[in-house]
Amino acid sequence: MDKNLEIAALISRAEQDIKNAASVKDLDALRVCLLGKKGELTGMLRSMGSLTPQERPAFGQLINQARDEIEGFLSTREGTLKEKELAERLEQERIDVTLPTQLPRLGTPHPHTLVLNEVIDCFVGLGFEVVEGPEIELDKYNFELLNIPKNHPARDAQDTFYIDENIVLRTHTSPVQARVMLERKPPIRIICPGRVYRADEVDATHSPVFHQIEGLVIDKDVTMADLRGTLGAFARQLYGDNIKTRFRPSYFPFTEPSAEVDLTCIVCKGAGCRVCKDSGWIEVLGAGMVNPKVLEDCGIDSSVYSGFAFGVGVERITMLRYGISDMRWLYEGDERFLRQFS
Ligand code: 2NM
Repeated sequence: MDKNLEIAALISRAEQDIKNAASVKDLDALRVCLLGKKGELTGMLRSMGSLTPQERPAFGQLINQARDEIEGFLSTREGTLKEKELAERLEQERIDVTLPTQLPRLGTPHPHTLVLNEVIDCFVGLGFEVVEGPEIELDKYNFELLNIPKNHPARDAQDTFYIDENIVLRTHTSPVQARVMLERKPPIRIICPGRVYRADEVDATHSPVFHQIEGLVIDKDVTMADLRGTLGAFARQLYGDNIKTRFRPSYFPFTEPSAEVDLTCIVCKGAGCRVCKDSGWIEVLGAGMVNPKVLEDCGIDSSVYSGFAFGVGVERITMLRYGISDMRWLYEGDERFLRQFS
């Protein structure tokens, strides 16, 4: 066959094959077959030996033109295929941002937090305001203004963490109330939740760091009946409508008269059980009418105003509420314990 025709046929077949190549990979294989060292065009170049010297330059030129032409086809097709393959990959690898994922495990509120919030909600509903104050406190606010004189047993170094002669870790949240009485005029209706400190050994019912909520109401004509009504509402809100309160005479330096307040045993509903030692009652609060001496020392005229105050240990009500028998569970941060309150 005429060499020129052979080249023309190769070009047209190459054009067709290149157009039909389905992928960049196929195209690379075609390039090797057509233009590679052992490819068809190179084969034709080798066959030049059978031509006369006069024919060779024109033939060489033809081969070069054919190579240029085929390379043109290849690069055009390669551009098209690469674009197509990219589009396909983008389509396939598209990320569905709406797919569900493995959620991180969330913590749960501490039982303490749950009870604290409930107590706060109850008193806020009764018109109380939440006030907080310092945990490192002056002797003056923690003791002196609350009618706890220098030689009172409650100040004993065994109970109180002293920082120096005048500074203590507060042993109750009453100093917050002393500060409020000094700063404001009645009517005062506040609750003071917070951390308090006493030099106690750790056991099932004691910890050197624990939590208290104390309440204080001061106004004209505030009586013990108001105290009973308030604590009754609190007990019902926290433990249910059938819960009753019982006041027993007691003594605190900052209240006169003073009372220990019992609630119907929430375990046996008053029938008698191990938790209430068969009495049907459990002691939960301390309370009383604010001692007129405390009112006067805090700048409130005790001939015009009277008030009541109460204090409750948060650990104790949390333990009763959830049937926790050992206080240490509340501080250990054991996830198996904490998870139960979600
Ligand atoms: C209690 C029991 C009885 C109390 C008294 C005061 C203040 F500041 F008004 F004097 N605050 N809290 C009080 C009274 C606290 O805790 C068992």
